[in-house]
Amino acid sequence: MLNNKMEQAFNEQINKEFFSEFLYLAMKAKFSEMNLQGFVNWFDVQVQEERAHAFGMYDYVIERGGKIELQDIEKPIVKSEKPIEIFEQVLEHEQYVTSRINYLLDVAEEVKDRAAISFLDWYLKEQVEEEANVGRVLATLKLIGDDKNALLLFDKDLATRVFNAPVIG
Ligand code: OFO
Repeated sequence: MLNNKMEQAFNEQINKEFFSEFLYLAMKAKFSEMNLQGFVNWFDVQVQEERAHAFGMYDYVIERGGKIELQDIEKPIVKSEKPIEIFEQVLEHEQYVTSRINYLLDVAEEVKDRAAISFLDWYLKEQVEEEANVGRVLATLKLIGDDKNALLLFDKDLATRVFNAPVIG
């Protein structure tokens, strides 16, 4: 059985994972407007990953006999039209999500829920990967600067990203 505080923290995080899906869907649309189809693909994979993260927690709460309380999803705001600034926002968002996963781990430790700690470990590792991934895109965008040809070449690169359904937990 899930402790109440743990259950609430999971429900809040499910909402944040769905918000992440929304945010990346909004960003995907920006890149569609720019006709950068490789970036569109990158965000499409990201959207699917976020949905998998949300469903992973959703299933876990149910498996533990907890209650799902879905909340309103905040409207996503993409703060810029420039690829590099959009990725700065992605990195900032992923760092925020990492801090939230750490908060869930704090709660799990506080209520001595070892099963939840072991489950959340997967999310923590995933966040390390997410931040590294975004950091690499950002570093390349910084190198590219205003070079449109280089941006188009990088766009081709991002078109190769594929979604692999994660095995969570
Ligand atoms: Fe769910 O990892 Fe990104 O937000």
